[in-house]
Amino acid sequence: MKIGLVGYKGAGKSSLFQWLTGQQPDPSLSHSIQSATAPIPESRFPELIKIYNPKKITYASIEIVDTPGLAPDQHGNSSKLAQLREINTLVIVIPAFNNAEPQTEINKFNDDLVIADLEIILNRIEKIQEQNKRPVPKSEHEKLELEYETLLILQNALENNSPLKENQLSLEQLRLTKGFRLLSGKPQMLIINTPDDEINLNQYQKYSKPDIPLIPISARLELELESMNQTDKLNFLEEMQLTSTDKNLVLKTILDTSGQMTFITAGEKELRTWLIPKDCAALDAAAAIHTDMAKGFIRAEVFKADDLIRLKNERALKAENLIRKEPKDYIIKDGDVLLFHFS
Ligand SMILES: Nc1nc2c(ncn2[C@@H]2O[C@H](COP(=O)(O)OP(=O)(O)OP(=O)(O)O)[C@@H](O)[C@H]2O)c(=O)[nH]1
Ligand SMILES: [Mg+2]
Repeated sequence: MKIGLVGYKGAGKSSLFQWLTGQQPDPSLSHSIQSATAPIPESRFPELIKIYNPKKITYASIEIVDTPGLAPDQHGNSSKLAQLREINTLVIVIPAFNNAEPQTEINKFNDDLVIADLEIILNRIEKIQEQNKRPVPKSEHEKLELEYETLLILQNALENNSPLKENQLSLEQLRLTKGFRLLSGKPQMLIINTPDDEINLNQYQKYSKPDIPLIPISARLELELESMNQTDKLNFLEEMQLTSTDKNLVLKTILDTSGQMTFITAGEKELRTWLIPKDCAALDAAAAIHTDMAKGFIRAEVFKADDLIRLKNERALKAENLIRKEPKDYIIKDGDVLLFHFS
């Protein structure tokens, strides 16, 4: 599951990549995508560490990708856009420094995604029209007809800038659509890269939309703050009346946008989080640890980390009946601690 920092040249993608992953992208590879991982924060760990005193602590991590910046005039963009197709979630970096106007940049970038998608759709439509001029076997013909119909629906949605409703399509058509890896159909969030002397970060919330989370950050300021000790950092922020953006909140929002979440396993040996798709069942969570756990799944024992933190030990949880036995199809919730029984 790749999460890509995308946007125009100089928007601040590589600065954000460095802030989020702690890795500096290699400037000699700036024409291709570069990836690094970032551990997902778990706010309950400090308290859980006190309770279990574990030998080992492991955080699940996400793969973050720095991508080559697009040119505003679209010159030379096609190979860069092609590289974006393998990314699952778009974190769109929008500059608000050097007099850039965020709303204009947001609209323009989304238009560029739609134009790139339309090009693919129209190319494919043309190919099918060519193919249909020659005699084709009946089974082949039916397949092409279905694809053609799907392409026309997609073309219409893209040209009218109307988001595609999944119920417009049959399962087979949805499968075909996934195959096109349309950029405009990927989950999105926005990062507004603000001037580094911006006092009022809240003003940028006006660019958010219901399904598209938005976080304002000054990438350059955050990188500078990283090189300071805690006292200097706080003094500097107070003196300049600036606020720093919480990196944990950014990583959590990215995780959520990508449609994933974590669950916890806990013991004296290891305290650990695991990455799973949102709303997945206990059986899939077991498989995230080991396929054998899923194959021989008997049941899951589940409790809420927050209950344990409140009651201080597992014995007290048991006494209050807060450790539940759950079957394969139990849906994992945020903050669940799981123990799997398997044969
Ligand atoms: N004023 C200001 N400049 C910034 C900020 N963030 C980044 N920059 C500057 O913008 C320039 C580009 O930043 P990068 O992080 O390399 O941008 P990029 O999106 O990776 O650029 P490309 O890789 O060329 O697409 C650098 O000179 C940064 O110092 C910011 O918050 N404020
Ligand atoms: Mg860059």
